[in-house]
Amino acid sequence: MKQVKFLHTADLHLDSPMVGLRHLPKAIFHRLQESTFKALKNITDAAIKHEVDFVVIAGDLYDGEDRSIRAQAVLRNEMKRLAEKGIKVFAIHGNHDHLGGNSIQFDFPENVYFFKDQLEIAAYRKNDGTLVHLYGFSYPKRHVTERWIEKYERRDGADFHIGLLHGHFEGASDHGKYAPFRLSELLDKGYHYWALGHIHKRILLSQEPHVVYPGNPQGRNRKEQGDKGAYIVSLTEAGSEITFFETADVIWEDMIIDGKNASSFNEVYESCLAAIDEKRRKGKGLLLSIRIDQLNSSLTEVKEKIDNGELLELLQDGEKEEESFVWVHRLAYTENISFDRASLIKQSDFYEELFNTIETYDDLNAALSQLYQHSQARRHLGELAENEKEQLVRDAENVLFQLLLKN
Ligand SMILES: [Mn+2]
Repeated sequence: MKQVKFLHTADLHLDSPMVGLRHLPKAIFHRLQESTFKALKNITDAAIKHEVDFVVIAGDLYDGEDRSIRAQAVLRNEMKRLAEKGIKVFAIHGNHDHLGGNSIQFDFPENVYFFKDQLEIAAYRKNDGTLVHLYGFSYPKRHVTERWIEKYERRDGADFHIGLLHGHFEGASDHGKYAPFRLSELLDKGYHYWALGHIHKRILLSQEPHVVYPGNPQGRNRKEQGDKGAYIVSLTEAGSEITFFETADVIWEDMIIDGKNASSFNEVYESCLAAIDEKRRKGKGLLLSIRIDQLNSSLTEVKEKIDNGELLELLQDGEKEEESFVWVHRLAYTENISFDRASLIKQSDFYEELFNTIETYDDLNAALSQLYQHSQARRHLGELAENEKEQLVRDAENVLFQLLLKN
């Protein structure tokens, strides 16, 4: 049976300057600055380990149109490592590393093919004769808003067809985005795989055939959260299989700690420490944002020590020297204000009326209907039991009073 195996990555953003993060400790900032290179090395290692036939890079190899010398030098070195193993590379340039920029151009080894600024078809032939057609183009300039998808066509004669596209997946109403496309337009081409880039989030748009945004291999800020990586793809005549693997050296994460039952500074501190230990991952750095939820509002001292940064400092203690660091870069809390019905009712008729309205509330089904009519949500929701419905109303009451009494 004919088959081909390749690695799909995109949005490496090599030598990304990590804007706005200089306040981090030097060692951690340095680690971040190196992280896009480390991710690239992890990608090359994986390509070699899995003995892929070729690597596909779907745009934004570099972070800026000036393509730093170092980024090009490191990329060339890694490409040479692949060349030594006989692994080819097919790459397109995206909006960040478009062809219109002024940059010193490095020569790359012969195993690497960069698509030009018009739609091209590249051919890859395996030793056993299996033939692959790869389709793609590089951004001639930064702002490419034309519908390039219309230029893609399938040229018959190959066993497998792979599309490379750096572009924006269109929702119902957006426009003016880079090289936009609709899923149906991709599927209509009759390719076996679509290697997408541009969105820095892992998204599987379709499974048959696979249409994939791998996301970027290294998060560059708090918005680019969680595990980051790339895909090993194996295409056979029977279908395709994809496997995700991690590449990021430093991971961004947000977490919420339940502060409802904490009654002292020590308890809050301990639960933060436990959370940090649970998150620690061998060999990787973690940049963690913690929110302590529903902290009892009477814990004045705890709130003070969060507000003035003392608790944060305690949590950061000793971390910047760790290889597997967990650096809490943000610590916040929400309060749980305790309220007493009887005294509130005494205060004003408004509260009495509000409590009565909540007590006699019987419109829960209507309130939840939007959720239950949502096609995705419905699949994961069961029928609510009576006590669950009551709990929902009590929770809603609590949220309402937290907001009312906050000020
Ligand atoms: Mn990008």
